[in-house]
Amino acid sequence: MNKPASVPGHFDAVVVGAGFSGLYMLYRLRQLGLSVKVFDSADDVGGTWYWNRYPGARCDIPTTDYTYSFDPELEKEWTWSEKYATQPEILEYLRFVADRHGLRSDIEFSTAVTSARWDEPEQRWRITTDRGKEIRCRYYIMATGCLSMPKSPDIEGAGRFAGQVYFTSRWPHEGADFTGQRVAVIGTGSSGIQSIPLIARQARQLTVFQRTANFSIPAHNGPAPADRLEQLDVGRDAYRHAARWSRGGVPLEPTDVLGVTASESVRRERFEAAWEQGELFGILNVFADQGVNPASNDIVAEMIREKIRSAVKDPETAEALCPKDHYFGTKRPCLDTGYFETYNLPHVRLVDLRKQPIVSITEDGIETADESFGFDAIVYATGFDAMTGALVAADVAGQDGLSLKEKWAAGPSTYLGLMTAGFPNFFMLTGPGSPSVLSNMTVSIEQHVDWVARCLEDMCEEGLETIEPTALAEAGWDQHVQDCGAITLYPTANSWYMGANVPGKPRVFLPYIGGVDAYRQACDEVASQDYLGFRMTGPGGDRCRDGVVRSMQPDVAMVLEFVAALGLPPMETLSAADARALMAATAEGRPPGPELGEVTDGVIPGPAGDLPYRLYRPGGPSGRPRPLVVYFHGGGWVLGNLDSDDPLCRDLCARSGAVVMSVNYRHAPEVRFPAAALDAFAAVQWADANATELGGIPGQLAVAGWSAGANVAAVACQLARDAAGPRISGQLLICPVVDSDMTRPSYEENGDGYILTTALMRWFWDHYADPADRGEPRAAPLRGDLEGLPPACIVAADFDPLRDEGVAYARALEAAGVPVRLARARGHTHTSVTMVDVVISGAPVRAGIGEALRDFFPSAELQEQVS
Ligand code: N01
Repeated sequence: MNKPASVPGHFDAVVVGAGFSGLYMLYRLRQLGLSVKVFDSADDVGGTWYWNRYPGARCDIPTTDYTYSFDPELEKEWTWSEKYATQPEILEYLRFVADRHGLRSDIEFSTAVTSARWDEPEQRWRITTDRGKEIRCRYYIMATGCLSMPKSPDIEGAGRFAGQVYFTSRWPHEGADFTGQRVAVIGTGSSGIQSIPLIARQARQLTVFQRTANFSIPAHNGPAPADRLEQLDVGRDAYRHAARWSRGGVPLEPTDVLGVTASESVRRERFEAAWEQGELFGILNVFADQGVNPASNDIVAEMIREKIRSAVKDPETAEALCPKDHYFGTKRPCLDTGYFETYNLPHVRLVDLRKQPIVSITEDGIETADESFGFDAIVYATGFDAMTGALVAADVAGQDGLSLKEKWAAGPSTYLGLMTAGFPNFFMLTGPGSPSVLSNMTVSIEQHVDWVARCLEDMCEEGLETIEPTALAEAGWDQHVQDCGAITLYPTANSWYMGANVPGKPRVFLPYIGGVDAYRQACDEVASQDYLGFRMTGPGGDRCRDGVVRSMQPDVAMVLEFVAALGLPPMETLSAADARALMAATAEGRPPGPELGEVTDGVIPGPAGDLPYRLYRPGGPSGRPRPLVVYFHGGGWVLGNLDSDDPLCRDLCARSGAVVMSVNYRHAPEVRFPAAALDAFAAVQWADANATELGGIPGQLAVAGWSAGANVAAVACQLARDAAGPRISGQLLICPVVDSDMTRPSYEENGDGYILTTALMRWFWDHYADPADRGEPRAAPLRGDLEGLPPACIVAADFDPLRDEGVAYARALEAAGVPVRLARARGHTHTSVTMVDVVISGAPVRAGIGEALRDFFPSAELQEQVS
């Protein structure tokens, strides 16, 4: 039972919303012994399942999983009747939970919170309701759901219609009877797609107005899946644990089959299996790369389009129902029961608004650009102001009176999707920046509520009373959320995930797509690191361990995990020959990089014998001369060759539009310092002398390199300056080795765990140069004379032991009057920027590199060729 308020109108916590999250939050806060008041504008529990009563409303996560797991007895007492339960059954379930735990006594129904103000001197929230009550509380928790604020109809004349008007999101409790009526449905998202087949059963005429064709797969509803029931019977706890640590909140083994490389039969087999299973996470897991690779996505999308074409008899209607303007999954896919087949009924018609947009709603129907339609009823299935709508509408004002709406004017900003700076003790459940709508909501809700409850418990134990994220932690999380989205195809769609369905809403990727498991891990880490990134105050003292919980690019982190799982021996424990073999083996099967106009191999004379080279020419008119970039591969002067950096060279060529000449040089330990540097300089001299034959433009030559290759490139620039030629237009140094001093902080911070380790760097140096030679500018160009060197672009990666020497070289060049572009590869390691088509987040960095290369040669022609 709840603790009563010690002072009338004063509560420890106020919760808004009595749906899945509000009910569980109340339950947990009571367990902590706090006094709690819950408000809901509805007259019963249920949240989204209270309001969305349209015909056909069901969940789209199997109900065995769309259920609370906190109460094992409850799980035994409640049995779902179907694979996907109906709205009335889910509502009944929530009522059952509320009654079972006596939750209703702390809920004030039919009461909306109209404003919430943080009272700084009191360190309390002042809450007012539409019933004129004013309440004080220490903690204010919004459990208002992600899809609870209906989008107001943004259609001309919407208020004018004289017939019956329905909103799927606010369906009348007594239901609607469309028998004998001419009905219009506007919208073909989940709500439209679920309700249309049932409305068609009653209506005399049904006209569906579709703006965007949507992907939908058959739900194959029926009894709860036997395999899942069995798993639950055998080990409920293990099953729930697996759900909590899964990507989407439903146990599922993520596939590693790539759509682009799978055979046709594997593709078909995997797709058909997912189609038959009828589950969202299954169809989103046909291929590992369908969410990130357009070609792979299109394989799944085309197979769905085939299904639509075979279900719908009229070819023109079928084609209009085939989604073509967004990648599969980037708008929430739907589960349906007979949706596409509904269009075969003689009284059902599809109007494609892309061909004939709605001009206006009229008194008796809808007018499009081409036709006038008369209706008895219009159903709006037009969606929600998702994820932020309910939060900003609630008139929440934090410190200094700043409202949430003002703070989020350019898009939401949160720490972990749970809190936002400037709003102490204000929690959001499933807020923007949390997995929420991309996951099984119930699993995410339990995680959020548990985290908040544990946080409040910990604070109480420590005598702390207020909590608020720091600006640094919040900015870091916002960046991480966007980084996770940016490597996927999701931001390309005009979806409600992007806020694109609401006119004027800032275009920001709202949910966290890193996964329920990764998110849980991040939240747990924050808590276990003394609530990293939160400032807490109270009689127990003030404390703040500021920091960013995730700053590595998500795909870089995945690569590191993958490499760690391979359990490879550390390179520095191998012989040079074995290390070379290992490097070649790990490169097998990687994506080849972009197609180019021409790639040819050859040899050039070096100071001590021939040096192999590979020449990359971009596409476009052959024979047209272009600037020339001489490139040197990485590998610590010991490893690497023309093949090792082939995808990167292709990428540099494609992005810059220049001819790239990758030259191999003699390797250590067989041939030691300064052979590699001398070979590099000789190659640059030869390329300059033979520019025309190579397809270059005489006098337009740059050098480039990665890692040790950048070392010899930098040295070649110094040697060329000293020898008064050749003239070099620019030097591109990607994560360069420019000094032999291994004491800079980046060696300390990044010396272990990010592939290039301090130990490996030491091994490289030992193979390449005697200690006495390592201070020489030809080994450590940072120690040389830097005046008069060519303009430079230096890439420094956050998680690279060499980061600080790269930055130091940029600063030193600048000090010597050399124009420098320092490109910080945020969240990257020494190797990740070079992993073409593997580490997607490296692409923008390489796009910047391509631009820098073009800027070395300010000829309008090159700029034009690339654009
Ligand atoms: O809303 P939506 P929803 N003129 O935004 C169209 C969850 N949910 O209520 O795509 C003409 O998806 C709009 O067109 P467009 C689920 O997460 C779950 O259906 O913007 N058309 C679109 O077709 C879901 O994703 C279940 O071009 C207009 C439709 O209206 C989310 O809720 C069931 C328009 C809106 O689709 C929202 O679903 C239901 C205009 N002015 C919902 N404005 C389950 O199964 C909008 N549209 C658990």
